[in-house]
Amino acid sequence: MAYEVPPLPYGYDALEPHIDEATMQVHHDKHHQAYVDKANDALSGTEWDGRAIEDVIANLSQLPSDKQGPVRNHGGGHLNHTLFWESMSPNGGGQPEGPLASAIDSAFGSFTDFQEKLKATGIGQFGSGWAWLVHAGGGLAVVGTPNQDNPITEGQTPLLGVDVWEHAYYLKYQQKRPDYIDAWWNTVDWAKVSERFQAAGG
Ligand code: MN3
Repeated sequence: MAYEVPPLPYGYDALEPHIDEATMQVHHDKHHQAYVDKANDALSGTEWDGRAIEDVIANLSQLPSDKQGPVRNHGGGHLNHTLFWESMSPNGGGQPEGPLASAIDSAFGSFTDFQEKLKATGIGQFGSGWAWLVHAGGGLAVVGTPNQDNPITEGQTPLLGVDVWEHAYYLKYQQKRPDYIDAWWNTVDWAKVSERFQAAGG
């Protein structure tokens, strides 16, 4: 079965004023749709057609060599954006609680130190890409990926990612990527991130 763009779990304007309605419309309806269409084209007729996108992106090196590039980019775009929409909520913001909060303190020193590290990784990503909180086997880490690469290809489990492609923020923030990341924290659904942390083994 071909991939589809999942419906947004909230309205286009629900993340205002942090993420604006116009950006959400074009980002979800146009950009994500284009990744889905091109991922479906690339996988059509291969034995990977219909496999869960996480499995495909975790096993990129096993795809036919001429499919690896297109699927890395467009399949990765589908996976990354699916995670991204689910990671935000109109009721987001604040701080994590429970085991995730403890793990963040252990890995980074404090929640504030974690926020600084993720922000610096996002700002430091040259060109387009993502900054991630990942479960890396032994504990939590912050990593950056270029383009639409996903940490799952490196054996890490993505818990939270911020899209730092200009299409994610340019309409409202222009070149001010740091301001966008500062505002994006107000949308993070920590209950969802905690679910992923538990599913990854806590
Ligand atoms: Mn994007």
